[in-house]
Amino acid sequence: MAKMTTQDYIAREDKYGAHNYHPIPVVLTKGKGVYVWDVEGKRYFDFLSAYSAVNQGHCHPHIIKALKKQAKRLTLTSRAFYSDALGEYEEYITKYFGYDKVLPMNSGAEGDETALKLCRKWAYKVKGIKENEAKIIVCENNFHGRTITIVSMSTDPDSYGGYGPFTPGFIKIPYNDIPALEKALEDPNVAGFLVEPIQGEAGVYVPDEGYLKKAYELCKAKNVLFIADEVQTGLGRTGKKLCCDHEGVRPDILILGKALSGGVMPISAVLADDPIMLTIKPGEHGSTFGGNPLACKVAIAALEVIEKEKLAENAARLGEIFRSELKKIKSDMIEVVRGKGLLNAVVIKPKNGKEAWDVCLALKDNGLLAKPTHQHIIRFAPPLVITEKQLREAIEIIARTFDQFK
Ligand code: IF1
Repeated sequence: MAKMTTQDYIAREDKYGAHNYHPIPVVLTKGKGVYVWDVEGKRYFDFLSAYSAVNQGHCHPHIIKALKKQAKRLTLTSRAFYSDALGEYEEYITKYFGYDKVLPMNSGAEGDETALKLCRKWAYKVKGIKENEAKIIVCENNFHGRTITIVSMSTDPDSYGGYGPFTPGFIKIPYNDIPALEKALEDPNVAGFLVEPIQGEAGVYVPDEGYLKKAYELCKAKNVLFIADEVQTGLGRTGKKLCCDHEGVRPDILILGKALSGGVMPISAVLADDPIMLTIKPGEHGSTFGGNPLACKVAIAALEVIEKEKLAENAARLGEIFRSELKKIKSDMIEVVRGKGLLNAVVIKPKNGKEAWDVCLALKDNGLLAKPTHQHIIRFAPPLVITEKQLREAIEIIARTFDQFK
């Protein structure tokens, strides 16, 4: 049989897979650290990191070792029984982030759903809101996942269009708008405020300094839970362990996902203290795979790597270099460079019909993978294990690519 080409692989996915994505035309087969390789043997810098899921780099040896060891021993028990791995993980992650309890789930969307359910339960059992009347404030241009309830919170027609009827109980306010939050909080049925510390999908939209802190204080004053979706911003990505750490804010409910497994398997977690977490009783929430022994061991290893290799510190330092070097690139296609740590974006001004997509195709040809969001924004988010030397090589590729559009 003839060797399959890139086009063959793409055609096969196109024929047998749902068309719910529009990937950059590259077929990957291998990854290590900051690099991925395509089926033709070409190497690329990965500047998407699976949307910040591989903060620790591809196939990190410490995480893969933990995976292999546990895979041979016990992978899944369900929560019908105890396991020796679950308690070890629960103790590790709660001490790591300083919460009383954790509720383990799988995808980020499930983590968000769990947080919403917890918030509603707390509203009725603790806050004393009348049954079925609780409201949760969310922000315009949010991205929290793809379930029906989560797209009910969305203001992006691509996310919610054609999927109604929607889940009620959400108040949508503009992001980074304290007066709007103050006003929404006047409703006594408000139980929670769900927010991304930086809006990723919106285009790496960094709120004003002090926004999270002020929002947190306003929530406290109204006995409203401050719920942080750190699925994308957490675990070192923005230069701190959590993005909320930049402002000294400790969320009442913290949602983590993506890099909690280093990109090895879907693992998410919701953290909260007892008065919130213990409102959910046995049989009232869960999942078959959540907290499985394999995930527990992988998550411990993934968290160890973040701490041992000082990935947050590296992201903070290299993020400064990245943004300052990108701002030096002379191109009339670069409108804005923004971000925090190694979560960055460049806003592209289309030129001669060439858009962010075309820039990403050229970047790919030059050996660097990135993906546009919203037509005109390119996200740059390499694995946090990247070295300064590698980063400077990547910047060189990006500069050269923009030169080609002169
Ligand atoms: C896709 C974006 C990134 C998230 C936050 C929850 C979830 C996500 C803050 C859900 C997921 C993803 C999913 C991915 C694209 C992606 C994304 F462009 F849409 F915004 F990362 F930038 N909270 N984000 O960012 O987590 O259920 O997927 O595990 O293709 O949908 P999930």
